[in-house]
Amino acid sequence: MSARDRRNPAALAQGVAAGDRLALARAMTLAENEQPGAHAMLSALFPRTGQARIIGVTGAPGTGKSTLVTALAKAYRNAGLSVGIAAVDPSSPFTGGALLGDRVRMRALSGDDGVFMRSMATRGSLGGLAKATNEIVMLLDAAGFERIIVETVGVGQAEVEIARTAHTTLVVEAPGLGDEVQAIKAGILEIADILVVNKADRPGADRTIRALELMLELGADEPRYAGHHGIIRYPAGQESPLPGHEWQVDVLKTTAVNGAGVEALCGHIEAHWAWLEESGELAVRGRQRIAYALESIIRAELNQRVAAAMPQTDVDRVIDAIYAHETDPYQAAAKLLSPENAEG
Ligand SMILES: Nc1nc2c(ncn2[C@@H]2O[C@H](COP(=O)(O)OP(=O)(O)O)[C@@H](O)[C@H]2O)c(=O)[nH]1
Ligand SMILES: [Mg+2]
Repeated sequence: MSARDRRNPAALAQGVAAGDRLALARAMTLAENEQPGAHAMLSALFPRTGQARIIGVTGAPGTGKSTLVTALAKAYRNAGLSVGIAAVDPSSPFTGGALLGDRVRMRALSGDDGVFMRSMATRGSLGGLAKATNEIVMLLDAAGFERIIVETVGVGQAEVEIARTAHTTLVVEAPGLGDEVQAIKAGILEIADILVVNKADRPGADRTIRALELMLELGADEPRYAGHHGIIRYPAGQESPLPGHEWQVDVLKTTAVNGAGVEALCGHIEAHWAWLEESGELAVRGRQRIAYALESIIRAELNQRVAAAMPQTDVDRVIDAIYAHETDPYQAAAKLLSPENAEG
């Protein structure tokens, strides 16, 4: 593929389908930056998607997620499976430190055509991040990667939502980070299909495991997946697995730095996939993922339309008027959004 073709969305889609790594990287940039042609390219590739199994990995910073993702990827490679990795990194634009760290670690996998790794900075709106992540996953899927791992730092609702759009969600904990269990604070425990206590080589690992197991026992009767609160509703009766087919969340321990426990974790992820298929949950989550993706596309489009319909000078003028109590925010918002305003 020529350099010129890599700037042409239709040629890029073909390159991605043909397994051209440079085309894939370029396609990701096109999607991330919402450049013209990005949506047409993704549309062209959509028929190729839906093959990959998606694994979300989330948890507090420093629990060892990136190290674990690297170890998981190696285990998948040993099993002959290709792996795509999308790392959502909310590192501050001032340091970029974590991003660099991830790149260094992931270098262990470089030079292997069966692995493709993409780091994304979180910038702009959180909704935009969800859309971009979904598109990176779509591109990896269309390029034929069999397992796709999405690492997000479990610090905010958006990151949690992104991890939750995976088929299987791992929540990673580690001993010795000050608190017994960091995920409680962030409220991410309830999205876990599998809980992982990493850094099992560290003192206090068993205490962290016991704390998590206790919490699972206490929370056993509470409904999980309380539903989606976005603008798109799921069909009734599609929000929980078939009765008698509930998944049992277990706590597994790993030492990502030397790979201990990682094979067992892979086995558990495969078992979760088998459960997804037999319980009917695979279709439920598939629809949830589509609903989430559709919503992120619609929101991004609406944001653009609103921005286009509302020149900043108009907004500034309206803010002045509200500040001077010449009008109120409700009337002003209605006026800004009115079709006459969009035309004029
Ligand atoms: N002792 C020990 N350190 C680990 C383990 N896994 C990761 N680390 C270290 O923990 C630090 C944070 O790891 P990283 O993967 O960047 O965590 P992340 O922020 O959750 O992605 C690094 O210094 C890793 O080398 C482990 O199993 N044992
Ligand atoms: Mg990381």
